[in-house]
Amino acid sequence: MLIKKAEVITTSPDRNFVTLKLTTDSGITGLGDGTLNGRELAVVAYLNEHIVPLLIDRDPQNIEDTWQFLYRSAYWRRGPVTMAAIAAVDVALWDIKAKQAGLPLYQLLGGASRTGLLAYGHASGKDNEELFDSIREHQADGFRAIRVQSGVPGLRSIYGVPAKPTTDAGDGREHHYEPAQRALRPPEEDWDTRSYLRHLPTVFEAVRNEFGPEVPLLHDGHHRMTPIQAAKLGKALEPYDLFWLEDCTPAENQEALRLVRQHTTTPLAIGEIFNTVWDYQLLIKEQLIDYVRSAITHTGGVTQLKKILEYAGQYQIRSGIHGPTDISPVGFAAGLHLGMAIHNFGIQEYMPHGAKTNATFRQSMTFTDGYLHPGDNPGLGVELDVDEAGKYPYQTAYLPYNRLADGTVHDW
Ligand code: CS2
Ligand code: MG
Repeated sequence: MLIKKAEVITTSPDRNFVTLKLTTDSGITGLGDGTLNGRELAVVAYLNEHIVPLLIDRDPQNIEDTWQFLYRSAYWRRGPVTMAAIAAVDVALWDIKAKQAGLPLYQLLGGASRTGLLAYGHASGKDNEELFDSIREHQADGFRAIRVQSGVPGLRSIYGVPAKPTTDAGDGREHHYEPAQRALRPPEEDWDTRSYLRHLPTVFEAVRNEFGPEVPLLHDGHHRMTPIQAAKLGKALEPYDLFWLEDCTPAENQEALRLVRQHTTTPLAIGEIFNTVWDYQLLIKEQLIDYVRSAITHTGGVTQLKKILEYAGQYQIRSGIHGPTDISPVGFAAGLHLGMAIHNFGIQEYMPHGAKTNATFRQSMTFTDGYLHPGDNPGLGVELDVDEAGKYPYQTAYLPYNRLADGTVHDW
């Protein structure tokens, strides 16, 4: 079997997506997600200019060899663009291999280790009243675990809390927000860590009082605190028994988490912006995190994320695969298949895609009573309607960035 065609398809139904479609001489096709939010066209160019020519007439069955070839022959390794491009190829090859075997991908990855994947949904509100409504909506939708993001008095806009709902999921209801905004420049937001640190514990106290001690609650610090501020927040949230506190501090310097760990037992999740196992090495071997947050799309595909999670499993660290709307239905499905097969599954993020996206990418995954399942169709269980995709040309969009009161640029 040989790869005969490799197409890089960009589409923007509810937001921008980059999809690699491989077609073999036996007519089997495979899809891979290369969507890098706010930098999509860099991956498109990397694929079109540097990788697609290398795939034609290549045997799609040698997935590990192709992975190593793309990683090592590039000479310039790692990084978000390279690893998203490699991920797109890797996932498309796994899709082909599973279709060739006539099996859902998770069967090739070792079969089912569970009947379904506990998912968490994104509840948010500019104040507690709005937040409580959002939590109730998500519980009504079947979510058993809830991520809580709240407005902070004095801040105009903040990550995770939509100024206005943006995506229509086709169920007549407006769903949560899409961080990347269609604009020619990144929107500027304001931030103040001290007012956030004062406010957030009061939010979790109110949520626990209202919804009780059982419901698993998660929060995303979105890389905004210094290590000691993260330690302070982790400690202040301990009474509210969080499932995890995510991205509490930028982790380029992995040692920073030692200080956080010294001061709090709140479980820590990190990794959605990581690209290789090396970004995790110290965090895993020193037990400085409890959940690996990578998405398959940003970590070089199924082949590498499987290895990272196997390494993490030796330290009883679990998966918390990244699943916002900027992971396309293709990348999302690949994460579900891996989540079904691994032993050390923790939880799966689930931010439903919009109606146009769901019409463009037909999916066999299900969400039932709080649990996700990839379905049992051969391969990933996702088909891209190329004609539908053609209706929505790429649109420039940027993620916001932050400035402090004195004008200093800050992590968003
Ligand atoms: C977030 C993401 O879902 C999350 O945990 O951190 O929504 C993140 O902001 C986006 O993926 C950025 O593209
Ligand atoms: Mg996050």
